[in-house]
Amino acid sequence: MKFASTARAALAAGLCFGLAVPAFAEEAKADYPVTAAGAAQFIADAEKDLFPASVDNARINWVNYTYITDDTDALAAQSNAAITEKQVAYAVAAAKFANIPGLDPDVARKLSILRQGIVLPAPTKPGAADELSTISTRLASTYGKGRGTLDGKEINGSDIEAEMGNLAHTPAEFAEMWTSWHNNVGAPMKNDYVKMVGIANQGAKELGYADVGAMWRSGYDMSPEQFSAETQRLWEEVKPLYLALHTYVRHKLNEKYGDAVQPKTGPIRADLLGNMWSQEWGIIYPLVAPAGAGDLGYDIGALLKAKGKTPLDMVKYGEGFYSSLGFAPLPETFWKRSMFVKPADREVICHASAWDIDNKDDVRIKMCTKVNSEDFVTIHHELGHNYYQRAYNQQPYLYLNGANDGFHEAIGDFIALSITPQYLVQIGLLDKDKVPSADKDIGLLLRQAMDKVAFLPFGLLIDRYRWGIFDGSIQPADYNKAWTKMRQDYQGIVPPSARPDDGFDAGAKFHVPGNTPYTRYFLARIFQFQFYEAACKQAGWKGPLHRCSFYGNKKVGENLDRMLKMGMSKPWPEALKAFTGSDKLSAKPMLAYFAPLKKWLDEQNKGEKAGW
Ligand code: X8Z
Ligand code: ZN
Repeated sequence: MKFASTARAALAAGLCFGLAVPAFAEEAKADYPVTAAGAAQFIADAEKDLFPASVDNARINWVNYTYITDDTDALAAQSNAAITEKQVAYAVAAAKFANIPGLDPDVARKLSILRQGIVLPAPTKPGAADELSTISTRLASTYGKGRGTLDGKEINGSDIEAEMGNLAHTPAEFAEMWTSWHNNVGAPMKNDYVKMVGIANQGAKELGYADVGAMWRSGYDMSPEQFSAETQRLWEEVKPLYLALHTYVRHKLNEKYGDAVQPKTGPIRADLLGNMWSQEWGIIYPLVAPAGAGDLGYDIGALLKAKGKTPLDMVKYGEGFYSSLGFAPLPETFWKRSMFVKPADREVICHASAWDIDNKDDVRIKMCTKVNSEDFVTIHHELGHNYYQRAYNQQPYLYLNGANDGFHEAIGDFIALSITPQYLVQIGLLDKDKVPSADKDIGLLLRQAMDKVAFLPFGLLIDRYRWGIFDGSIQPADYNKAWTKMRQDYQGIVPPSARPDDGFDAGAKFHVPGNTPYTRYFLARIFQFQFYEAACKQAGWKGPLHRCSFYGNKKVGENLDRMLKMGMSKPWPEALKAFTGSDKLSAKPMLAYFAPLKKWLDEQNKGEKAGW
């Protein structure tokens, strides 16, 4: 669901648009001469048709995501089916123009965007788009309404997420929350998911792709094979850092919980890492903090709470950062129409997202914000989407998107890397004399690594798992076994309870029922350090990289704006080059950022057997 995480609805996400228009996609069916001029006219008409369709669709989905009822599910399903049919009709037609000589380069680029940009393509068979969107809407809403238990009492999704990071709980309570959430939320989705895969795969085949996974891998200005190889190359580069962190954290958890709960060797128990999916571990930093260098003297959540700050204040801080770079303030409508906290009286999808309703200025975020450090960072992440959307709003419809989806996910995170202790002083959250001294650098880096480095294998495995489902190498009977195995192989974690073979634990992670491709987040973890290193250089920063904040630097803001404005109009390496000077994806800046920590971890881990 596009609008969700990245840019505009229609293409990026796979959902989208408007109440079934009887003449729908007439333009796609119209006869255009198969010439360069015919292709140009076809694209112009498609953009004119899809633009308003995407606006209606985004509005309908916004209402559904912020007020889940059977009625809004039905309206969203209807709207999503209509726009999917439209998109598929255009994608089929686009294929006809693919190899015409003399195509204008923008027309050629837009044809390929039309062809590959559907997240869940429906087959053209009558009724297929309806069935697919009914299932996918139901999956997302099922997630939104999900409940687990704590001490036998029902608890909603956003609260259970927070409780997984509450270190006052016992291992038995963590296990109860983890197990109930996976059992209650994931398992009931399995039949729908299997059906959905079958339908969407037929749609992908009609469009000339081997399966949906191949379509997802084709959106990166390179072949799907090259893309898989590129992610593997990056993973190999960062894996030693992950292994070092895993070994160290396992040791600390063993010290805290003892052999019976967390053995000294082998995988880590998934529910002990402070996060329902073990994807980011920063919340358990107090358990792993190094003696002496570990007490940072502050926690952003505690600072916010001590000053009585609200979720709205947190968003204002986020806006303040972007304003300091020279970006215009968020529009009045953002403040009026966003959802900042969980409404008490209705079901919503709490998983944070950023929306661009009108492809112009009606940007919004939707979060069930808690006053803690995690959500402080997430606000900067979501606002990154909104500022990106607004920056490229002058582009033609088919370029209203990030250079690739990893860029969209990286912008806000890159900004948030600038939330240094010194920055917290500048905005009045931290007292000047509380800035951790240089001997706390390892602690600061470890705190960051617990989020940034811990995430890497998770960021990769979600889609590798789904690629396997879409290409048939993972069959429905093996959904759960394959998931548990990949979680162990990549992350080195094990569930706290025996998993049923007929369960569907992957469904307990939002992006699976939400059908949001996930490799974007893996890429973003890497990109954001490239952006950050470049920005710090532009700002003339001299000290250790992780202490750099480019808050208030208008030059960085201008350079960033130049890249954001490009939207999807150019292959992503050009956008990367516009800001960093390099057109290659590289893990080097991330490795450089964490180099002192890696050295320190290797010393701590001496004598330990790394891996599982
Ligand atoms: O889904 C998100 C954002 C919305 S695009 C909150 N993220 C991934 C996740 O939560 O799983 C950000 C980090 C990874
Ligand atoms: Zn995002």
